Amino acid sequence: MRSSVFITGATSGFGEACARRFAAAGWALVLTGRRAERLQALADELGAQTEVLALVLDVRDRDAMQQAIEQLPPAFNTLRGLINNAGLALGTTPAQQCSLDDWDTMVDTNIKGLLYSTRLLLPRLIAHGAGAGIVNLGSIAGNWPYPGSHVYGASKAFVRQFSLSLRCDLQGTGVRVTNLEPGLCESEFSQVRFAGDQARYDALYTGAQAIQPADIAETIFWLLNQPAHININSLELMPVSQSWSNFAIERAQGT
Ligand code: NDP
Ligand code: 8X3
Repeated sequence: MRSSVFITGATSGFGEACARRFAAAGWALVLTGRRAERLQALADELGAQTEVLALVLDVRDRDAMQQAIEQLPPAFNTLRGLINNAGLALGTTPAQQCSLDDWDTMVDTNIKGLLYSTRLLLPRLIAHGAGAGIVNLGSIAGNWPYPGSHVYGASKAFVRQFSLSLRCDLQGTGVRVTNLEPGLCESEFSQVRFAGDQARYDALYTGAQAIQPADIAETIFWLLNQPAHININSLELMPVSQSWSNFAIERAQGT
């Protein structure tokens, strides 16, 4: 039987690249996202290579997630992989100027959406047993604060701690969990974060040689193909062009 993987947020960026990488290796795919046309186009394209099920889903919609997952066809009764990828950042303005709606959206997507897919799919991963694995998309923002990271960074810190905690409960099931923590990557992520401001997007990426979605897909493919007795707990990666900076110090005027 084919190995199968469930990917949230497969309509662009890392999720789409993962769909292509795993399809090329013959894995059966469940692809999800909100943008129906993109999702269907990808499913039609990859359907020539492998079994693909496209589910138009908003990860924040708990009832819809539950219904869709309960109705998965028998080919997905066991799952070898879950890639909890759907997520977003909104804005970089200081916390004191942010919209509570944006904060709600990040919490509902990055935290609650990830919890729904994890809890609802765990029985199918456990039914697969040894060799199964979850890859959660954390971020360097969950490890290192920077101005404007507030709720986005905090949501990814939640994902990191949840990933590590899950390992304790899954001990004995064979199911692995990895928190993947990328730094600067080039995708629609920053178009979403900057609300389509192309000048800000260009300023961030020009000359930076950012990590590309295909690089992340290759890393995730490697993670989910480790020998069954190995768990990579967390993996942080950055482009070579990115590193840490000094601490900010506010100085009193006139001293
Ligand atoms: P993209 O914006 O390219 O992709 C995000 C994906 O998430 C899209 O497929 C989008 O699909 C989906 N998505 C967003 N909200 C929802 C929702 N409510 N329900 C279902 N799907 C949703 O970004 P990336 O590929 O770069 O990001 C993927 C993940 O990686 C995110 O969790 C992000 O936080 C994380 N990450 C990104 C980094 C970067 O620099 N790019 C670095 C570190 C981590 P649709 O809009 O169709 O629903
Ligand atoms: C995205 C990476 O550095 O923009 O998670 O927060 S960063």
